[in-house]
Amino acid sequence: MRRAAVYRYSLPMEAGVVLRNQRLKFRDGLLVRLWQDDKIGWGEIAPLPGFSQESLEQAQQATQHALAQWLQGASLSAVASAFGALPSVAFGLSMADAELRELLPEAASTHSAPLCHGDPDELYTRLGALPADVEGKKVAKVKVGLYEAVGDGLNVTMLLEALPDLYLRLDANRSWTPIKAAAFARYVAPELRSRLAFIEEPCHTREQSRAFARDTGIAIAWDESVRESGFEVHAEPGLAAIIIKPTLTGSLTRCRELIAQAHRAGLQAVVSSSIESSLGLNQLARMAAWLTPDTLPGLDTLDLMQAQLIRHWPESRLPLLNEEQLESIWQG
Ligand code: OSB
Ligand code: MG
Repeated sequence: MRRAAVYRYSLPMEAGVVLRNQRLKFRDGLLVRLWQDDKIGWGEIAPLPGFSQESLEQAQQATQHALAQWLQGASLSAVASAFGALPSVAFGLSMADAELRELLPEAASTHSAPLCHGDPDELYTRLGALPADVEGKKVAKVKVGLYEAVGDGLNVTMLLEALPDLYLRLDANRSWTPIKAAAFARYVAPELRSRLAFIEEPCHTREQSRAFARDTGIAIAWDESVRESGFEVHAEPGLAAIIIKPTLTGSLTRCRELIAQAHRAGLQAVVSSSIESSLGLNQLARMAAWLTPDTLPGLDTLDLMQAQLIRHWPESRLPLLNEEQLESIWQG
């Protein structure tokens, strides 16, 4: 016996969350719940405004269509994989299917690289208390490229000098010209640069980012590039990692393929959030524990929201909403 339900959620965000120049006041998305015999599977489908090509309405239509096929006996992973143009739908359906078929192990990597922001004193305390990995390293993430490149360089230098076991991932989201990227690097002494695990997409173009890595010795990672058509995973000089944001990328099968390609090329694959609810984040943490056990995922986005959904995130004190508090929009 198969049964399915779709819920719609709208979670209030913290006041200052700005994505690609637009303020995100609510995080809107869908949750899918599947029943088959005595098994249950949940999935989250939440296109991210400013990043996803598909709208929530398109995602909803496609989800209902796919679930109707599943109720008729179709295989959900096959249906999900066909949604190449709607990655959020492909991802959410494939995760619900993976839970239902008990493919997704329960163990979760809920330690992720914390995003550094806010009051410096508080930040130092938080980073000081961060657990170190087996090699004694602490890993955190800093967004750069929002203000002056020189200020970013000084800030990064200050953090690295204050905490000798700290390694940083930086993320510039393609915001620098080669001149600004060079200005940043000038303020990070060469002996500190090996503690920059990588910087995601420093420059406007991939070619400029490659030149930056070559000229500065600072490793880079591809994030936006991974989702561009024609992208192929290859080892390149100076390239340390690829970032995988499943909601923006596609089905579990597609994500596994990319992770396997990265590992074969000797690159890290970093499972990362697209600002999913605590339900989606828990699934990403399980995916990371399973598929990228040696790499901390980038999942420190729950505190951008004012509530959790269905499943608790460890140590979060945000109120938890359950399915009775969600709007059920479809059942079959
Ligand atoms: O800038 O990489 C980004 C989340 C949603 C959209 C864009 C980005 C992010 C993150 C996720 O940074 C957190 C992380 O990668 O650690
Ligand atoms: Mg990024």
